[in-house]
This record gives sequence, structure tokens and C-alpha cells, in this order.
Amino acid sequence: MLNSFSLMEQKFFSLCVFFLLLYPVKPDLDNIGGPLLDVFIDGFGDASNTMSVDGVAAIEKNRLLRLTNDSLGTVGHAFYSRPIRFKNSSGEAMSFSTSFAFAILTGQGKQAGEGLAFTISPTKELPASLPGPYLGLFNASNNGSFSNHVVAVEFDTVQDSQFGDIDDNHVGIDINSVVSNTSATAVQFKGSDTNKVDLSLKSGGVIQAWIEYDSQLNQLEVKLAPDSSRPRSVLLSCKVNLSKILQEYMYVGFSASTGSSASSHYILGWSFNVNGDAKNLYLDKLPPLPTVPRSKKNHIAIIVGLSVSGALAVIMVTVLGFYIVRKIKRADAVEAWEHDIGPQRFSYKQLKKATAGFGDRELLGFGGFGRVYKGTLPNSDTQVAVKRISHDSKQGLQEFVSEVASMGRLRHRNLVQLLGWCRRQGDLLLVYDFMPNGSLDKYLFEESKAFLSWEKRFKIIKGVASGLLYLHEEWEQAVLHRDIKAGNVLLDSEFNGKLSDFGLAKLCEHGSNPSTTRVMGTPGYLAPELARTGKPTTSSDVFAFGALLLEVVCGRRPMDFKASPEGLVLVDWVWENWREGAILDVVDPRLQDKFDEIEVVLALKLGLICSNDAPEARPTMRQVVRYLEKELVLPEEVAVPHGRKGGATFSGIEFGDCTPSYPTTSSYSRKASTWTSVGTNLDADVEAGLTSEFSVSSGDDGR
Ligand SMILES: *[C@@H]1O[C@H](CO)[C@@H](O)[C@H](O)[C@H]1NC(C)=O
Ligand SMILES: *[C@@H]1O[C@H](CO)[C@@H](O)[C@H](O)[C@H]1NC(C)=O
Ligand SMILES: *[C@@H]1O[C@H](CO)[C@@H](O)[C@H](O)[C@H]1NC(C)=O
Ligand SMILES: *[C@@H]1O[C@H](CO)[C@@H](O)[C@H](O)[C@H]1NC(C)=O
Ligand SMILES: *[C@@H]1O[C@H](CO)[C@@H](O)[C@H](O)[C@H]1NC(C)=O
Ligand SMILES: CC(=O)N[C@H]1CO[C@H](CO)[C@@H](O)[C@@H]1O
Repeated sequence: MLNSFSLMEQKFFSLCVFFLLLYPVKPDLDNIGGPLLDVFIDGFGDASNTMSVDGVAAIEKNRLLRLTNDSLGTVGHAFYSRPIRFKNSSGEAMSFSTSFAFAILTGQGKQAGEGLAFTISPTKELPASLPGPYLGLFNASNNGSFSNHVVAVEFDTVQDSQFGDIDDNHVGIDINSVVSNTSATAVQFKGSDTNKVDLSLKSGGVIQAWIEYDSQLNQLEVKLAPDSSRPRSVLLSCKVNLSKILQEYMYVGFSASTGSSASSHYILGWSFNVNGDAKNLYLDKLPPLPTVPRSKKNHIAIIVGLSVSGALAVIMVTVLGFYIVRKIKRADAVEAWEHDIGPQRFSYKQLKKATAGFGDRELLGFGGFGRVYKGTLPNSDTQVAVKRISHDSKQGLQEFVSEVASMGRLRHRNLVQLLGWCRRQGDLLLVYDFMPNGSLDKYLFEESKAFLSWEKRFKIIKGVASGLLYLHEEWEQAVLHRDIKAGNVLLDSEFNGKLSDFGLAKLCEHGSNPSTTRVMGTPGYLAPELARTGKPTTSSDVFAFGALLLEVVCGRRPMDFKASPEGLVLVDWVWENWREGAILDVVDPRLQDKFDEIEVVLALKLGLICSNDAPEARPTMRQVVRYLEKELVLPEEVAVPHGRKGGATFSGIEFGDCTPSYPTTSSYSRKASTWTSVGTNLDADVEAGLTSEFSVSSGDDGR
């Protein structure tokens, strides 16, 4: 009885909200005069005649616009289906204003990727645009080209240093190129320009953005808040005369992409207006996001009295809670089990002193598992790297610490030596030898770093192989690395390659802490059977080593989004060149032909053999080392790395998901013809174009 009543009540309420929402919009449009666009949409639910979507973008049943899901290497576009007039009769760009609410959801324990962008474009399809860092906006040949006529504001959750990204949580203004004209780390302003707090784009919380262009000042501005109150402070602004960039008629909407990591990008509501202010959106009236129970979070948000989005509040409360609990306990309390583990235990005080209080100046970088600080051990001048890992499951921690401590007994010149450890509440601190030359990937992929000669590269490869052989076969028990990649190969002062982070991937299985980002390794290095069974073996390590080999020779990542679609998957590209007898074409051009041809061919061939889909076709590490030392001769023939034909795999990730959505020109032109049947009456649009406003927002979903 009670239940059915409250259901009716709910329905009545949502009907009221529907009309409340409907009414303020239409009269406003009437005031503008001129022919009306049929623009009010009750959420994205009935938006199929208003929004054109392509790629993996879709309007979901719950009336959310989802630009991408968490499949890797995809693009999603959603544009208002009719063109909007952006220039007045004297051919100058008019002012415009837009506001939208978005959320970036990432599977637990996964890294976010790649980002979304508010986009003004001459086409709705952006044909041949690429995923990954290109955000579905450009491709490698047209980025930076004046003929793109694309203006975008990106919300980027991956740092691509090759495109000058400042960090993995930034907003940028992109004119005709993914290299931002200007960008800023996402922050929330609290009342003044100086009072600001971090705002995580990928927290999963709803964030509202306001973008305005003032044609008098030639100024494009971006504001950001995790709630409906528009801040006075500007996050990002750019002086630009858009008259030179935009065409008379343009499409507006959104583009998003995923790369070697993936998130679901959602737009919850959107309003847009030329020559006037866009309506503000009220976040609590927008349809709820999937999975997370929002109502509970809102409740907490109210209690705390913070006007931040639900998810952010929960995170802050948790962090605060942790902090308070830690303050109360304070203790460095050493538990009984820790005494059993042995003498490698450092005190927290020692490490705090060594790293100058874990200060930002000592920060070496962010590893997959946490921050890494540089330090100098008191009383010894030994330089160390301290990796700080947060972990919340105590039982797992004990097991893990004993495991790590036993790994402290591993000794090999090609492993980064673990010197000791320390536990403080849920924080685990691991102390390693300091490697002055940093990680290998920087030398391979960053233009600014000195390049590595072939001699150095081959020495590094051989070193890593012998370190991995030691882990697999030469210690008292077999140790799997599970996360072999260029970023985990560190270089000492003499450019010897040393493996780091061995065994750490296991930590992820014990805890559920989302800050331990990597569940099973890194896409592109993941053996296909691993993606299927989740069970790592020595031969899945060999697969990753194969990817590393190719990477070192070619100077390209296992998945290269800069490349043409044929070059996307490095193994396939190397294989194609091998098959065509043009194998030296794949060698890193930075080597400028200064290399030992026999060694290069050996490394490429071995890379292909290790990258075979079938675990039984891969050599063991012992064989690999003997091939590299030229003690064994590689077989003349190399089998196709991907046994299943038709390019069915994505360097180890099942590619079935991605292939249909992957942006090839043909898939786009097909989409285009489907969607342009909507709103083809250009004349009407032309008339309406001068002041077009629409507001795609909030159907209330039964609250
Ligand atoms: C993502 O969307 C595509 C196309 O809509 C679909 O084929 C794929 O299975 C989805 N992937 C996931 C992980 O849900
Ligand atoms: C890049 O995009 C442009 C325009 O969208 C297209 O003409 C060109 O063919 C694309 N280039 C590649 C390599 O796909
Ligand atoms: C910034 O924008 C202008 C257009 O006004 C463009 O020509 C220029 O290349 C951009 N600069 C960068 C660094 O992207
Ligand atoms: C067009 O816009 C420019 C810039 O806002 C303005 O200076 C100009 O007067 C406008 N022209 C017309 C005909 O409205
Ligand atoms: C912007 O560029 C247009 C076209 O080049 C020019 O006519 C106009 O005066 C410029 N506007 C301003 C405000 O500088
Ligand atoms: C202007 C511009 O941004 N050009 C870049 C386009 O992408 C290629 C490949 O990454 C770069 O080399 C260009 O600098």
C-alpha cells in the first residue's frame, strides 16, 4: 500500500518537474523571435532527432549521452544535428555561450583514458579522426592544419608528453590541433582566484563546464565547478579571433576517445546559445549516472555541507576519515608479524627525513602503484628511491610484505635492488636503489631526451633478458614480473637496464584500493591468453618482453595512435614489413642507419616470435638469452604472430570489441548518410541560425 502510493507520488512529482523544465525554455525562445528550432529535449532520451551520434557514442535508456564506453581505442562523436550559424552578416564570429555537465567513469582498479572535448567543427563526422590522444578530433596528418576549422575545449585524463600535455587532469583549448594553445590543471575555485582546491576530472563525479566566447574582446574562457554554481574565477582563457578559424556554419557537440586505457565519458545535460547566455543547468535535475548509488552520496554531501559533487564528497570524506583515524592513532605501531620479516625494515621517521617529508620537490614521478620520491638515507649519503603505496586490506598487506621482503633477497645486476621497506598504517613504503638515468620509455619516446645509440639499446635488451631469466629460473622459486614494459626498465649511470616493480602487480589482487591502478599489466604488453584467463605465466612475461624488444628497435609504443591505422598495432606493422621483405623500414629513424644490421634483425625476429598469440610457440627466457648472446641461431622462418587471421587481436586484447567502432573512413561515411537524413532543411536552419539557442538537459528521472 505504502509502496504503491510513494510510486504514484514519484510519478506525479516527475511530471511536475517535466513541465517546470519545459516551460521556462519555450517562452525564452519565443522572445528571441524568428523561426523556432525544435530544441527543447526532455533529457537525451528523445534526442535522436536532435543529436547525431557516431562511433561508439550512444544515447542510453537512462537518457544519458554516453560518448565512449570502456573499450580501448575507440572514438565517439555526438553533434547537434543541424548546423549553427556562427558569423554575422559582416562575416565576423559572434559571441557564444555553452554549459554542460559531464562525468568520466572508469572501471575500478583501471586507469582513466583518454578524454572528451566540446567541439565546434565544420562536419559532424570528423572523418578519419583517431582515438587516443587525438580525442577523435584529428589524425596525424591534419593536426595543426589551418584547414581543419576545429575549435575544441579538451578535458584530458591522460598525460601525452609528446603533445605537450601538462598532466593527466587538465583542461585545454585546442585550435586546429591536439597540441593545446593553452591549458590548465583542473581546479575548483572557492570564491576567489587564489582559493582553489584540486578537482579530479576522472573522479566519476559530475562536473559542470561553462565555455564563453566574447567577440568584442576576442576572448574564449572556460570555467569549471563540481556543482551548479558558476564560479567567478576563470580557469582558462585564450585570446583568439575566431572569425579567422570558424566557418559561417558549424556543428557543435562533443567528441571523446579512449586509448590504451579507457573510461566511459558521459554528458548529462547541455545548453548552448549564440549571442546570449546559455542557461545554467541544475545538476540535481539531471538524470543519474549508472552504477553508483547517487542518493546515498548526495546525503553525505548535504551532511558535510560541501557543495561538491557526490562522488568527490565521498572521496574527500574517506580521505578525511583516514587522515583523522591516522592522526588519532598516530602510531608507527609495529605489529608482531613485522618483527618476523627481518631486518630490512626502515622506520617511517628515517624515510620521512630522507625524502624531506615526502615533499613535491623530491617527487620523481608517479608509478603505476603510487608516488616515487628521491631521498638520501640519513648517516650514509646513499641515494634511494622511495615508492609509497597505499593499501587498505591489512591481511593482504601482511602477505604482501612478507613476499616483498623475501624479494629483497633477490640479487641480480639487472634488477633494481630493493633495500628495505616500511609500513605505516595502510601505507607501504619500498626503498630501492636510485637509478640516475630514469626510465627507458623517456629515451625512446621523448624528443627532448638524448637518444640512445644501438649499442646502448642492445645492451639494455640483453640486461633485461638476463634479469628476467633470473626471476623465472635462477632463483629458489619462480618469480613472475607481470608488468614488463619500457616504463619499468630503469637505467643506472652506465645505462645498464634494470627491471623494477617485479612482483608488485600481485598487490592489486589483495586490495581493492582504486589508487593501485593496474590490475593485470599494461595494454599492449598483455598476452592474449592472459586477457582471457587472467592467469599470468612465465610465457606471458615473454610476450611482454617481445613487445619491449620491438619497441626498443622501432622507437614506437606497442599501440601507436599517431600512426596510420595499419601502423596502430606495432607487432602487426613489423610483421607486415617482415613479410614484404622491408624489415629495416621499421627501425627507429633516430638511429640514422647507425646500427648493426645483424643484431637489429635478430632483435626484430625474436620480438615477433615472442609476440606469438600461442604461448607454446614462444621461447623461454633461457632460449631468449641464448639467442641474444648469439649462442643459438634463430629459426629461418617466423610464424604469423596472430594465428587467427583477419587481425582479430589487438596486441593481446580481444579486438572484437574495437574493430567495428574503429574510425575508418568507410565506417564514417556510412554513418554520415544515415544521420544526415535528419535536419536536411538547410534553408530553415539558415534563417534560424542567427540566434540559435538550445538546451539539452535534464529530464528528471523520477525524483
Ligand atoms: C562498447 O560499445 C561497443 C559499441 O557500442 C560494443 O561493441 C562494446 O561491446 C562495448 N564495450 C563494453 C566494454 O561495454
Ligand atoms: C586525416 O583527416 C583528413 C581530413 O579529415 C583526411 O583528408 C585525411 O585523409 C586523413 N589522413 C589520414 C592519414 O587518415
Ligand atoms: C594557437 O591558435 C592559433 C590560432 O589563433 C594557431 O594558429 C596556433 O598554431 C595555435 N598555437 C598552438 C601552440 O597550438
Ligand atoms: C558583427 O560582429 C562584430 C563583432 O561582434 C561587430 O563589430 C559587427 O558590428 C557585427 N556586424 C553586424 C552587421 O552586426
Ligand atoms: C577578427 O578578424 C576579422 C577577420 O580577419 C577582422 O575583420 C576583425 O576586425 C577581427 N576582430 C577583432 C575584434 O579584432
Ligand atoms: C602542428 C602540430 O601539432 N603538428 C604535430 C602533428 O602530429 C605530428 C605527429 O605527432 C607532430 O609531429 C606534429 O608536430
